[in-house]
Amino acid sequence: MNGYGNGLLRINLSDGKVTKEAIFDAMKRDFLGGRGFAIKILWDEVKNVDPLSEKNKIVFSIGPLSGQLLPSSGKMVIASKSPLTGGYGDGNIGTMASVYLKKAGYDAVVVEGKSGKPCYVLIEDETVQILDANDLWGKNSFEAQDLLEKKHGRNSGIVLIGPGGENEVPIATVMSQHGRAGGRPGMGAVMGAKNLKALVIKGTKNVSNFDDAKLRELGKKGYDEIKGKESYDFWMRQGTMQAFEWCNENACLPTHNFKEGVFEFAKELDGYVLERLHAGRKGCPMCNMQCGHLIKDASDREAELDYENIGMLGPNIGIKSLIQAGQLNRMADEWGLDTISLGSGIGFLMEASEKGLISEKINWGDFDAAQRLVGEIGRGEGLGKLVSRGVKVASETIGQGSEKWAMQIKGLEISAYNCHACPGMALSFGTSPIGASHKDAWIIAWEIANDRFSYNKAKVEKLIEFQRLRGGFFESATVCRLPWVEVGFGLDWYPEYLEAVTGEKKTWEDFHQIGDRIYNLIRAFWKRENPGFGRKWDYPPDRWFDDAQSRGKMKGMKIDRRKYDQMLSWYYELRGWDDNGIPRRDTLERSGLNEVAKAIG
Ligand code: PTT
Ligand code: SF4
Repeated sequence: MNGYGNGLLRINLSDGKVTKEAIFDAMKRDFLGGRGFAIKILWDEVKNVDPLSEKNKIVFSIGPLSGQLLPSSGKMVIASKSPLTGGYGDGNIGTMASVYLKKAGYDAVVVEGKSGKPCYVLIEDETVQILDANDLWGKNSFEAQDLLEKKHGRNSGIVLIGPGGENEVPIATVMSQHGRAGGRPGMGAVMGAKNLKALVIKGTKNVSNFDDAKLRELGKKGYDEIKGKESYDFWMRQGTMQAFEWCNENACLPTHNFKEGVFEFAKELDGYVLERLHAGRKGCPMCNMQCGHLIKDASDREAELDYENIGMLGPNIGIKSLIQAGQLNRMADEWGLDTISLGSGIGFLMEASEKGLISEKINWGDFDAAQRLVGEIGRGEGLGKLVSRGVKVASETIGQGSEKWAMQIKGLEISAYNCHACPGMALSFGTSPIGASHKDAWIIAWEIANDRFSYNKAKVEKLIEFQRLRGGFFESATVCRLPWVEVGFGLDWYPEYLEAVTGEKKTWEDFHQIGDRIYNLIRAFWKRENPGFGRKWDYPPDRWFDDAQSRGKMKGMKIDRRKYDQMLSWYYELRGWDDNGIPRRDTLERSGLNEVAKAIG
């Protein structure tokens, strides 16, 4: 089919074998690309394995729109069985590796086995080499990126890990381009467990699109439309950091380990402070609304800020200065640790200290302690070791009721939105296919604008609509969703782009069917890999149900457990899953997943 590469590149690090395999059109039609390809491969090939063993596999996949000359297309999915959650894990990273993988002629790279010593993989069109990474091992993600660029030139796409991934810390993510990060559920640890420091990708081929001239014309119109949007200017000034002030105003800013939704020092950290400190902007390839805003941290190094990073490494741990939160953000990027899990882990330790559950004294806002903890977590040593496997494991270790405020779902730490007064967003976290991530359904903006306090079925329908678009379409076409979400770029462009790329005319109904198939298969994967998996895995921690917020305009608010339960039942019903949240046989069969139905009985 036009618009795709020639298939899949499989690299076995145990025996050095490299093979090229076709991806048949049926798979492209059923799963589109990106996340769709990843879950299909993992379902077929990764069964009941230890995520950090050589039997696990890691998939780097792109979609038909990735790397094309159209808005914000430089994205790549990185997926594996997660060492943090034990279920399906993925992330979406903006990287030149997406563009060059397309130019090298592949739709996905599957890395399996384990190298006997540190290595990295160099892909140059048809030629694939597994090379020694002894000089890179131990280097932080910035240093290693620089060394690899020096060796292989800047016309290469690089995804790599920092020391956190090398140390197989389950909250380690994959990095690229000095500050892009993807793969929250421990994808960096999976690379580290394979002794794989990096993939370096170079490609020189033209993509065989159905109608290149049309694509160029549509792409240009798309870029122009984005630039002409009313919200474009503000976006270019603040990027995702614009959410900071909004969250505080709406009492959903994670504060002191999600106890509260407002922070009295919010004005020291918001997007306007960023504007004052602004030191440059970066972003993903193919994007004309780049959102990687830079400031200089306390050591005069560049830190690339995003709302999630500052929410979790600022108010969530009581840090009152953007420069300090930026420094922690920079350290996380160097170590290759996920900022959300890191901020949640440090917040968990601060609360445990406050409650006297650990002997160490770490106060809210203690910047020195937070810096020390980043290193300890990255090494998996000292007190940091307790949270380096995530706050779920930490709470199981120290007990004493701490699971009630270990802010995670399915083992993945909750992103930076306090949901005491946002039941729809709580359900979005509860039903996200990778654990508590906001990526699949950021319903919170719609919820606050339209229908904040209700628990009705219409809200659940809206949630599924978001999941189909964000988690289904954008993850499998594999392009950035922010043009649509943040500046209102029209969704109607995407079927047109796909038609110009593949030559096939598709409707949104077709894409939603693909999205539902992907969701059903991911859910089946969780079930197969975790026999006890079911309904109770879809609930947020007790803190949101039992401990009301004590300040701000949402003072006294908490989620009604019985009504959450009802929304969850509607969610299952609408998805065609049983009361335990497992896809019903007829649902799987409707998705063409008959074999899957048999496998999960
Ligand atoms: C994403 C998660 C996010 S979501 C953020 S900020 W966000 C955090 N960023 C981190 C970081 O930075 N450094 C670090 N060490 N850890 C980090 N962890 C957190 O990871 C990101 C953008 C953003 S910024 C968002 S919302 C959108 N996410 C998209 C998505 O998921 N899919 C898609 N099709 N398009 C998206 N566009 C936007 O991309 P994960 P990136 Mg990301 C410094 O990776 O695992 O999905 O977690 O990749 O290139 O950095 O772009 O307010
Ligand atoms: Fe990357 Fe931001 Fe552009 Fe999306 S909007 S492609 S995340 S730079």
